[in-house]
Amino acid sequence: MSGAWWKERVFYQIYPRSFQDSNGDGIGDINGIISRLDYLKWLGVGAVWLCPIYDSPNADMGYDIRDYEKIMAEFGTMEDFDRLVREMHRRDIKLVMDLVVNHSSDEHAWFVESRKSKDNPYRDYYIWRDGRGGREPNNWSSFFTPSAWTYDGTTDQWYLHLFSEKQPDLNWENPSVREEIYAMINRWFDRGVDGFRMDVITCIAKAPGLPDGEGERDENGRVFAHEHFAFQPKLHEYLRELRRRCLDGRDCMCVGETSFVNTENASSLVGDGRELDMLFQFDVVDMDGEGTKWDVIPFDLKKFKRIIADWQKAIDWNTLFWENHDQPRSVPRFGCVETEELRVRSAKMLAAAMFLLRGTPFIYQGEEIGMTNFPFTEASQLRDVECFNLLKEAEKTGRTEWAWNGIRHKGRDNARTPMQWSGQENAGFTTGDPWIDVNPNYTQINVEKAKKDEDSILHFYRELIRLRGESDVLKYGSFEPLCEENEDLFAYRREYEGEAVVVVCNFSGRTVKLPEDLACVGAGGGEDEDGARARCEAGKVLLAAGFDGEGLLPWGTVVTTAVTS
Ligand code: TEU
Ligand code: CA
Repeated sequence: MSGAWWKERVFYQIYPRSFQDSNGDGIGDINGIISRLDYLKWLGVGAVWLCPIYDSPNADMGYDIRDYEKIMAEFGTMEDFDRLVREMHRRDIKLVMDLVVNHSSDEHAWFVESRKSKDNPYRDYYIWRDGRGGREPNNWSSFFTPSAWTYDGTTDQWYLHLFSEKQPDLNWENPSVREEIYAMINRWFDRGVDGFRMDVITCIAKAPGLPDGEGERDENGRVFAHEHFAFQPKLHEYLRELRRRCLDGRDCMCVGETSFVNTENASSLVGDGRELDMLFQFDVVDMDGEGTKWDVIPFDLKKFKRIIADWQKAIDWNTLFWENHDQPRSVPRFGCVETEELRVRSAKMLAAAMFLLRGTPFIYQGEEIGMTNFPFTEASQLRDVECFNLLKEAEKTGRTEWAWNGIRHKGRDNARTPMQWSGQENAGFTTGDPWIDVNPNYTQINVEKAKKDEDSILHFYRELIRLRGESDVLKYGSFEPLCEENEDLFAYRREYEGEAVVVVCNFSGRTVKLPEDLACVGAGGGEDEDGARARCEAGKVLLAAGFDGEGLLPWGTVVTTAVTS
């Protein structure tokens, strides 16, 4: 069996600013990425998702694009980019770029024109409205700011921004906007890129008339009105048009960052080849927040099992991830960092738990060495607009302690600290002053050290990627949840054309004996006894951490072959 390349390969997400600096200015760059391609190849990576590298004033670290067809000067030049494409393709690594077209930067030439006058040809590239009695045109709040509107005195109107005020939303209703975007996408394809990750793509269409939100109001009467800006009917029209105009006829892949997707509406986007190839859902990573992401609640294994089983059933092909540039690190979050031994073991367990499910794995830089959150203590260590705005608002209401707790657990800068390559100064990331502090644990946690240790998280990842690459059952097998009622274990079985594999993961700090229905696991030949045991034959261990033949040590995992049902 050989499916589409984006099903066969394991992805690696690069946050360019923090991956590798090549010229000592403290900022990661394209030449730095090129210098690390051999490492990615060694790891077994088959495709890269590259976070935005376009010209940007960095109000939101590249997610505010000033020029879609210029490379951010700090990252290099278009020649460097062309070389990156060549060097990746020479190593058979695909390149997927970030596509941020829900909004642009307010410094984009289109917006600079747009705000000049009501009759400017670019006026309708953005969403401008009259105020209501000196206030905003409607009651929407934004992801990053209290209000989704900013007033502009030049024309006495307001513009819409679902993110910061430096990220005005593009008006997809306007056919000229769509034409410009399609042409831009096609030019990137012609330069050699293999696909796109589409930023907040589910929000590009807004409800006609921009009605007030009816949900829960904040102190100022504002509402996070996603019922009016996510999953609008026009979304499907735009995505289909985009596919016809840019993707059809190309051997490419597009994955949507599909905010507000759920198991019911997911199949309206993927599966029939008319809109997206894959989607990112956030049910797993949103699990430990109640109401807002900042109100942290403990991990609930049963809920996690339900979410995974529901998604594996809901669509044919999932994306599999624990981390990205918007999430904190996964080991302190879903695993255990109480001791070094447990950090290592739980990181391996998390890898097995997620990346052997049915779908395409996405590894975020540093996850493969088990990088952890940063011990933030003061605002000067932060770089993220989301954190700054959170602190600003929290100070007004005396909730500073609460905000800091949220930032330490969930702040996006946790995952944006420099990649830890070695125990040398600045973790081998830069010879200069890094743009954001290096995590002080880099002498302990780094690639160089992990490479030398066969038992490291890094070697486990490499082995896991190799195994998946060679195995049809791990790629294309069906998914069946096991031990659904068990309080400590997450387990599942994959099966495909006469082959089966069982994955068992201990999500607890206890040693857990394998229950009856998993007695075959690791039995290595297995007795053919009654009942459930008879179902399990080989029991050959393919991958393990903290498995003693009968049970799993705290945070341990084991992957074995099994007989088919
Ligand atoms: O994120 C969009 C998104 O849905 C955010 O709410 C995300 O959940 C947020 O980071 C939570 O804290 C995308 C990008 O991935 C993000 O980096 C950008 O800041 C955002 O779009 C605006 O472009
Ligand atoms: Ca640099």
